[in-house]
Amino acid sequence: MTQHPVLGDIRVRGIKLTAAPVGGMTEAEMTISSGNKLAHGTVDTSDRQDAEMLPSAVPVQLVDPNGVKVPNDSYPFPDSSRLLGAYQKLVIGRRINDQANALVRQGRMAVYPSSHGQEACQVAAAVVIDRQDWLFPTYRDTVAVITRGVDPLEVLTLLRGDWHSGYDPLEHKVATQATPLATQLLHAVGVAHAAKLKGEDTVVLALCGDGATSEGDFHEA
Ligand SMILES: Cc1ncc(C[n+]2csc(CCOP(=O)(O)OP(=O)(O)O)c2C)c(N)n1
Repeated sequence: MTQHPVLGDIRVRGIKLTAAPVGGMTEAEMTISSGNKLAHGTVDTSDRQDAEMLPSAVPVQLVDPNGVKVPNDSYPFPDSSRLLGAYQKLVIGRRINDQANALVRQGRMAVYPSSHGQEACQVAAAVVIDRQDWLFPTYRDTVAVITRGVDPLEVLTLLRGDWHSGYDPLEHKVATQATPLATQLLHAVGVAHAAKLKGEDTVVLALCGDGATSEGDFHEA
């Protein structure tokens, strides 16, 4: 298999993913470092009208593990001010995670599902959507909710068990953080469908963990 000129080989925990372009297709092959082939397949997107909406068959990489920029024609590199703004939000997110953990240990909050170490997913989810768009977060997505502009004090109220939701979902276009796995995905589809019927230019972004993808609600949504 010819290596993809941009993506080349990607190695995650001993699993090597080789990607190669074949006409309008992307060929992906997964091998473990011992050389055993795990899977080999071709993803043909050439006859799909919604091809541009489909996720890439291989992970998108804009920065390599050494911090070097990886050029990608489909994803222009964000400008410096946008990157700096996102980095600032990452630092704030890490601080909020650490503080909330401390509040739990002090007995001031019942629980805090932290996103420590994965704050980038949180910040990215919140900054890619616009004001008219909706966010449907889980219990673990506090940093995304705060990055969206909701007051941290209001957000953490939920985890003190004080209110249904400490903030007004309609004001911020952020649904209440969902604890039952994957239920928020159905609500998100409902809001997206309503926006479509009303002709509104609205994106609805729903978050969930990998475990939640085993729930019926995930597949129904
Ligand atoms: C419907 C439902 N079943 C079980 C649980 C209990 N539960 C809470 S968190 C969790 C694991 C979820 O894993 P994942 O979706 O990967 O998200 P993560 O917490 O790792 O971010 C489970 C089973 C729940 N909250 N809701």
